[in-house]
Amino acid sequence: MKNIDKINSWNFYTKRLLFLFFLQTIFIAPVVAQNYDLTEIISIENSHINREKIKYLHLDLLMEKGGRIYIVADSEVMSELNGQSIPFILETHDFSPDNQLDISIQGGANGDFHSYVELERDLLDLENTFPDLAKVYDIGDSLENRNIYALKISDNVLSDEDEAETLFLGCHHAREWISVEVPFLLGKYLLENYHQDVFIQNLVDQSEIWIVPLVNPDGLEYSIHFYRYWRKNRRDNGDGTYGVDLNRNYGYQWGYDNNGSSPNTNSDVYRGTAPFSEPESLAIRDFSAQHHFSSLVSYHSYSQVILYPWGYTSLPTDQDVLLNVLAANMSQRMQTVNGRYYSFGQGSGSLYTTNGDTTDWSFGTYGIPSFTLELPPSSAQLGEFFNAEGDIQPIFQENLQAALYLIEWAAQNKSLPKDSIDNILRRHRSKITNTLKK
Ligand code: 0X9
Ligand code: CA
Ligand code: ZN
Repeated sequence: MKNIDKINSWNFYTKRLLFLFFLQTIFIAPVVAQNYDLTEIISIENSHINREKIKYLHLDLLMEKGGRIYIVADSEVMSELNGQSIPFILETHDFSPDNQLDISIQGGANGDFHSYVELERDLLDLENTFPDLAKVYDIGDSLENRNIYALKISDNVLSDEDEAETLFLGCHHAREWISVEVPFLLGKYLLENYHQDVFIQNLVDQSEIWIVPLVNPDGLEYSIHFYRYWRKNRRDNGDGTYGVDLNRNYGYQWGYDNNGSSPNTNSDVYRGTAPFSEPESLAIRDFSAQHHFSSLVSYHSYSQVILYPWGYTSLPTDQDVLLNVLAANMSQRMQTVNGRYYSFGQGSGSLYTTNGDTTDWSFGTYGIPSFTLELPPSSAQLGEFFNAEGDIQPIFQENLQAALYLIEWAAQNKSLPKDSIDNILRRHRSKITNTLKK
């Protein structure tokens, strides 16, 4: 009985898939010859049993709405769901590019969020306005030949001084638009407040702050102009599929297992053919090799959490206490701004395992505190990758506190002899204990 159901449902969905493919061939293919048909949006019933079943499937969850869970799925995921006897419905028609183009035309494709060209313009503006403090570097080209920009902020910005260097990265994932805004606004804030605020001036004078707000420019453009939910870069995988997940392409424990990343080209967490096979992650690797970063933050969305290595294993790093204390202090400071709480913890425990991500690589290679900062919202119901334009500033303001804290930590840490790191830790620990006692 069950098997018959399975076969029937499979035929049903295969037919619907073919029908959709047919529609897309007619309406979409002439406009944009892309592989839109390979990823579908499906929904399953939001039941306890389904939630339990899908826990281990590593699905790309979009949102929960009207008693259903929406998922970005390719045929592989659909057969997995069939294998688990989870019925699903195709929902792609509700998210059709036609609808999205309408929305784009009404609201301006990306509203207050930066496109590649808008970001380029605004970065060069900052450099022109603050020539003593800001310099824009082109650290590599994307697959489609866009520039990957790094903004350096420091006193004597043109010379490489022996100062603590902190790196902030944005937008490995195309659809996470807010992750461009937070690092960009951080740079803007530091520059605009340098002459007004002694604390900022001291911080900038002692540091070299590097900001790469847009690691995946090709993906972002694709997300703005064609498919809002695009995640990966725009690699032509040569088999009709596109995209490598840049946050699975870094070279530390790359491809450790098939849970933390996928060997399948059509997967949203496809790791690529080799570590650093993609020019975008390669640019970050080579850029990092030319500097001595003391810490790194990579902005993502959504979940409202601060994650630290390891991602590839549930074992803790040998710096677990330090990473935990730094994350706790960042979270505490962030909460004072708008009352929003960012939870924190080891990556593999808080979300799911990942291998080949940026922070495992930067920590594994350089031993530096490295954080994945998943920006708001905290859950799919609150808007997943869609942040209100009015929320850009509040999200930035709370993240500013975390960023300043980390820049300060790096500067202090640099000016102190190595063994006094234990003293810093002791101080932080007593601070936390004090707060809890209140
Ligand atoms: O999966 C990712 O790359 C990150 N989450 S996202 O929703 N922005 O795609 C998380 C990476 C952090 N590492 C671990 N969770 N292990
Ligand atoms: Ca300097
Ligand atoms: Zn992400």
